[in-house]
Amino acid sequence: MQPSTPWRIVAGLVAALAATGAGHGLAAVLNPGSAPLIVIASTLIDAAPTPAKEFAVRTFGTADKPILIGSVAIVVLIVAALLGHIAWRRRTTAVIGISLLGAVGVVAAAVRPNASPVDTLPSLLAGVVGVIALDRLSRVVSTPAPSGSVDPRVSRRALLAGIGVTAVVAAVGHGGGLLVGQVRAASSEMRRRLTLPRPASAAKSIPPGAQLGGMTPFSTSTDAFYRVDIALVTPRIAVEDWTLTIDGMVDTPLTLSYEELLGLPMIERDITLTCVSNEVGGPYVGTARWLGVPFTEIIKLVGVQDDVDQVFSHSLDQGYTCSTPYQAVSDGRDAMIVVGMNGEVLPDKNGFPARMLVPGLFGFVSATKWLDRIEFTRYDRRTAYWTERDWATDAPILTQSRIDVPKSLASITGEKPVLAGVAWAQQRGIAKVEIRIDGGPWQPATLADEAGIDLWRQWSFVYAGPPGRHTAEVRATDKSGATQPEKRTKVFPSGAQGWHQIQFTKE
Ligand SMILES: Nc1nc2c(c(=O)[nH]1)N[C@H]1C(S)=C(S)[C@@H](COP(=O)(O)O)O[C@H]1N2
Ligand SMILES: [Mo]
Repeated sequence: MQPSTPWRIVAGLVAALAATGAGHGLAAVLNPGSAPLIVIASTLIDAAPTPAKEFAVRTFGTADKPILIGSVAIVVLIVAALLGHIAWRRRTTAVIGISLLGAVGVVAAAVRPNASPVDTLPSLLAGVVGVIALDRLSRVVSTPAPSGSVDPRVSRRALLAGIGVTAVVAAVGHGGGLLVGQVRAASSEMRRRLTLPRPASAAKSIPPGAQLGGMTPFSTSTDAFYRVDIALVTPRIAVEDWTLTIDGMVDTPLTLSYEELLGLPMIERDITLTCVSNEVGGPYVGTARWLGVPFTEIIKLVGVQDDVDQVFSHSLDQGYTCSTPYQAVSDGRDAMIVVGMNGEVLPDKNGFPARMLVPGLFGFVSATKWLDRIEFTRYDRRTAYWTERDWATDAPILTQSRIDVPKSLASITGEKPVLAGVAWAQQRGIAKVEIRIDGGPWQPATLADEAGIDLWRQWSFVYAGPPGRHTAEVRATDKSGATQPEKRTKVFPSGAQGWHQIQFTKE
């Protein structure tokens, strides 16, 4: 005697929800990144071949993380539904099945870089809860009633009660986990009320003429700033326990507390940061006002040895590492260890307590968040996270330009309809932007005022052609004289090239 198919499937599903709920609840307290579904997703990211990762970033953008976690959850639920379906006829198989799901989580947690054994506990608990739940539920109606005749109404009530209890476990686990997460987020929000030191060297004010009307904001708000990293759960670092170690091939290694770091002389600069994964015309670029300790100050303090050619930075997040040419942090550009963004303490998502920033280099070779250690070393001694995954070792930001107004397929109207956008070539500066309509001759766009060579530059162009449907293409020339090449390339391994193109209608 077994319940009907829908009941068996529901039993499998609530067992899985109770299991993941217990696991996520425990993880919320121990380490949010160790929640069963999250560790499995993180390990998949690590193991994924580069083309798959590239596809995910390109297709799902910053939604790639929820989509990945959601996919893992769906697979787990489908398997759980199947196990529920067979649980009354093949209890042992079902119970082994659900314990294997837990085991997948335990293994995923154990193989994470920098894994602590504690990280396996949430998946272990999930496995145990899943086994108990499915085992109990699948015994409900198969036990013959003592009288010898099974009363289906009683059995159904017992089954409902079992499912109810399991659902409560699921709700308490998931709900408790969410609550703890919110408390953590709120308490780290409090840190933003910390007062930052004033810079020894303040940012120059941005010329008003750098911002065109009706265009993308020249300065990107912190909320609107793109986010790219491998972290599925935003690290929230307790600053009291945090230190920054600076060592490697130096005369006097140094370990700084947050207070000590804030005590060093600071500079404040507006800098445009760009991601290597930005497609032509893409959104992974933004400009913020950064406050930090210049690398030149750090280099003076520790005494960097002569044959150093690489700055190897370590993150607290999953052992992420990054390589930056020593030349780029010592040649006088505004490379820094950042503690403030847009006048506030660096937010958790952007790398609190400290991150790196090196103008002119893509984020993956310069902008390490949740910074923990800076090691002065050599390229022949250390290999970074993305280098091991075949991305370029040396990756200066490529000259790029983008049409922001109008949006592709939108209309323009009026006497003098305007196309407008941004162009960037950090460290070199933008010399010229040109527009081409329907593949015709290139025509110069009008450049907005320049705010500095480490910042993007806005441009506008008055469309004087006939009404109807048209295409517009843009290309920029940097101050070294190099013009963006036409040939489209992929973002892998060193950034996308090619001209951004849109279609628009002149009414
Ligand atoms: N710890 C850590 N730092 C990181 C990354 C990461 O995955 N982990 N991604 C880098 C990349 S690829 C970019 S483009 C920038 C993005 O910084 P943002 O998220 O503050 O915009 O951070 C860099 N720093
Ligand atoms: Mo990036």
